[in-house]
Amino acid sequence: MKKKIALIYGVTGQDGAYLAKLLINKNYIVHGVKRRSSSLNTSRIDDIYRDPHEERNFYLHYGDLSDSLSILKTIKKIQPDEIYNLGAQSHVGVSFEVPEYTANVDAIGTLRILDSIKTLGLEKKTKYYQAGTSEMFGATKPPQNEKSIFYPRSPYAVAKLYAHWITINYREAYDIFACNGILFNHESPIRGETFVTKKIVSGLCAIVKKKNSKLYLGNIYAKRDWGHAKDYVVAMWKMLNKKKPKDYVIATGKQYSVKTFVNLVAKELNIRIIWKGSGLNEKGYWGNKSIIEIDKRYFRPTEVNSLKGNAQLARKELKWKPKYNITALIKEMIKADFNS
Ligand code: NAP
Ligand code: G4F
Repeated sequence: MKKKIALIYGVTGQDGAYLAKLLINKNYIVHGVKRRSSSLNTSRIDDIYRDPHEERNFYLHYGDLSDSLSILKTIKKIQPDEIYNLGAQSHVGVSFEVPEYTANVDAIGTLRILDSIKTLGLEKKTKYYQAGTSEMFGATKPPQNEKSIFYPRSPYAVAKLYAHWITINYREAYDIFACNGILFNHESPIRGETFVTKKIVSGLCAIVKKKNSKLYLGNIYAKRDWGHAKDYVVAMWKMLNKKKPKDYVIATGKQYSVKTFVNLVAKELNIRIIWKGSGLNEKGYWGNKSIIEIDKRYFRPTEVNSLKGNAQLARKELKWKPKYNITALIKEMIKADFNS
């Protein structure tokens, strides 16, 4: 049987790496787009990369979501059955610093891929997955599902909302099999270092190993619905392998504050944190040492305070449910970090 061909934008990122491995295990030929950078950015996928002289099922191409020509040429050359657009400037805090770049890549980058599918006449062949986000719900009260109102609270979320609606528009206007996955936060040992879960795990492991003495955080009262990336890439694949394209919320349905996440990590590391003070003066103590402090540089101009997803539709129609709970996620992240 002819192998399916997938093209992944954002293959060097957390989700891209898990998805590439999932699809290779499902006997796909996987192509990924990586950005040119002055230092190597392929550490998450080095284990599946093979020498070009050997028989391969994984290929890398240079490209960028801000570059229409490269997108058109790559899709024309590969003629993929499935495209997963996971590429993005994905940091909410950073999007306030680089709003125009974030819009160009996260919003218009999506349009560039969708319009390439149309321009190349691949509407009937190529299915499209868009990496949507719970950030689009922003200020809307939890639990959030596919019918909840969007109220984005950052340049990142606004850009992703454009991507969401342009995906729906190309589905309706040109009959492209295009789906939005509205994914709540998902983490893993290969999560980027500046996202809060990874920062907390790495920070506390370094303190326990006496390699560092303090961890600085921002708003520890924000609440998130945290799952494991390995579970969430399965949902992406399931969406593109249904009979009809549809948009789905993917979430665990459980919510914790950043402060609770700190306490859970501390518990796994066998340390007890006592919190004292309030506001910017709140501190976390281990014995008599203050090891966690609040730094206002990590606060955002507009915050998303509370996210908790309702993934009933995905449970029913995709038969998807997460295997990891928060404790299993934290244990795996600590194990990888502590031994690194
Ligand atoms: P990530 O680790 O930050 O990966 C982002 C990927 O996009 C990386 O491969 C990055 O390349 C690439 N990229 C950045 N700018 C690009 C550009 N201009 N052109 C082409 N590629 C570019 O993010 P992730 O956590 O895997 O998330 C995957 C997708 O899901 C993102 O779109 C994110 O916004 C979305 N999402 C994530 C979550 C979550 O909790 N993880 C939840 C909802 C939605 P480099 O490696 O070179 O930087
Ligand atoms: O880990 P975060 O940076 O993730 P955030 O902003 O929720 O965004 C992530 O999840 C989205 C899905 O909902 C994705 F679309 C997006 O691409 C990304 O993957 O921050 C989580 C919370 C925020 O409320 C933040 O203000 O933690 C708070 N926080 C507190 N101290 C911190 C810190 N966040 C970071 N990054 N660093 C801190 O020191």
